[in-house]
Formats: sequence, structure tokens, C-alpha cells
Amino acid sequence: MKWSTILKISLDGMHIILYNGLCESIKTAIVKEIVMKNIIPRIAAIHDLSGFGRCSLTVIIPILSAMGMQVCPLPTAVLSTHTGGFENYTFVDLTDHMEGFLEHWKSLNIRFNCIYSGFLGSPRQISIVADFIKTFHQEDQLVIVDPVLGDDGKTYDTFGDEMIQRMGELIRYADIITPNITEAAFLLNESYPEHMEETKLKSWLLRLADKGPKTVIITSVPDNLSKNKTAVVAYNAKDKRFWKVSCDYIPANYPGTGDIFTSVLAGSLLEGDSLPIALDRAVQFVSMAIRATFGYDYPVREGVLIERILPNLKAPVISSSYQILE
Ligand code: PXL
Repeated sequence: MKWSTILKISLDGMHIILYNGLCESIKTAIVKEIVMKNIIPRIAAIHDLSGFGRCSLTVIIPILSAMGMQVCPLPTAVLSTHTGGFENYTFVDLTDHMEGFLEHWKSLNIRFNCIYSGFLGSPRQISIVADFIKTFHQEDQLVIVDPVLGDDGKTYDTFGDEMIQRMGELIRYADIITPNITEAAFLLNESYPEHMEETKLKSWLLRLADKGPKTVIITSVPDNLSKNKTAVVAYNAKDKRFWKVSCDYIPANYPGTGDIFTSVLAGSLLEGDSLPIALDRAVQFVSMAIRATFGYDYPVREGVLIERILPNLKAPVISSSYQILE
């Protein structure tokens, strides 16, 4: 970027006078700071674009934009709808185009504060995403891999054993992973659990952290004590603490809620929130989205009405319900 452009976008009149009085090395340091840090946090979002049904990029972009982040989509596939509950959808696999994005962005020296991947279009995309993470690595960057594979004990339509196995390779590169309980079971080669005792849950979190990510978050965990509750649990290998956020279970399985959860979590962490607060905000937002939708006779496959509640992302955190698991 040219000095003049940086001055124009980042310094007002008063600061320009001060700036002009500085020696060249300090000027260079200021420019470097502005360019490196990104005035607006920037996220590379590696997900599919499903035209209808509110999931992946169609919820990720509005949520993170509303939270003040710049989203740069690297689409993995383009579909007419998502794969849950629709038939005859079109699916355009973009595997052959992803390296072109990577090369072009590299030539532009784009810096990302966060890399966030989700639904991938083919097993071959695993190594492309791993390359992307290595190429754009920088200090203080957050790498989030949502290992999208399935839900309710089953894989999504387009995935099989190869994708499960290769997703296990990709999570090695992540700082944070956010599988739901079905995906956690797939990654650990375990069967889908109807109940989950705390000791077993902790051992799953630790076994996933052993694969590389410092923070492991499992969503949609059935609550042992109450049929009307579900929970999100997390383990942070840095301080060795376990966290849990419970919420009311609403009997409708809306698509896209995993993408919504991880987007709010990412935005919250990039805003500087602690892990338990970010978990809390993400759980509260998903619950609010489900409640905003459930009261209507609205087709489940069309997802939750985030348009109604996006402004809430700007509200301060009001109450916290997270617990530490001893
Ligand atoms: O939200 C997960 C997801 C993302 N993308 C596509 C999907 C699904 C879940 O069904 O089908 C295309």
C-alpha cells in the first residue's frame, strides 16, 4: 500500500501534522502497524454458498459483518440449497478453483486475523485448506476449523468415510474446533451417544485436544440430568479448564445453527472476549434465533430467522450462565 493512501485512510488533519514531524523510521513503524493489524478484523471464511436455507456463508457473512468484521469468502462449493431436507439440489464443487483464490490473495499479501473453515466440497479440499492455513499464517491469528460432517448420528448427504478421516487431519492445524456431538464421535471413531456422563465428555474433549487444537468445543451435547436441556462444553488446553454452558432444548433441529454458533464465537473472540463469555454469547444468540423462529409455523429446513435478531449482536452481554467443570 502507498504511504499517501495509508495517510488518507488512517490519519486525520491533526495527526498528519504530528506525523509529518516524525523521523522516517517511526513513520515506517506506524505504517507497518496500521497495515499489519487491519483496522477492521479480517476473516477468511472457507465454506460453501447455499442459495436457499440459511446456513454456511449466508449466515456467516451477515453475523460477522454485524459484529464489525470483514468477511472474505473462499467458497468451497455452490449449492442451490443446503443438503438437509431438500431433494434435487444442484452442487457445484469448487475444488479446482480454490488454489487460484489462494495464489491471488497471496500475491496481494492479504493478512487475515482469523481463518475459519466449515463445509468442504471434497476430501481433496482438506489439503488445500491446510495449505491455506500454512500460507497465511501470522502471529496472533485465530484458526477455527468447524469439522462439518453431520448431525443426529448421521453424516450429511455428500460425506463418507474418506471425508471423516481427512477431517481428522485438518483439525491438527486449528487453534479451535467446534464439532457437534455427532462430529466429535466421528472424529474419535466412537458411536453416537444418547447420554453423556461428565467423565466421558471430559475424556472426549481431552482426546480431541490431543490431536492438536488448543481449544475444543463440543455443541449439542445431550444433558444427562434433564431431557429439556442441551449443552455446549469446552476445554482449553492452555489453562486446562473445562467450561459448560447449558440452554433449553427446543424440539426442532434447524439447519445452520452450528454455523451461527461458530460465527458468533469467532466474532466475540476477535472482539477480545474470554472463551467462556464467547461461548455464552454464541449460545444465547443461537437460542434467541431458535426462539424467534419456533413460534411460527415456519419450515424447519429454511433455517432460523436471523434477520429478526441480527441487531442483538451489538448489545452488551447481559447475563452469563457459564459454569466451570471441576
Ligand atoms: O450447516 C452445515 C451445512 C453447510 N453446508 C451445507 C449443508 C450443511 C448441513 O446440512 O448441507 C451445504
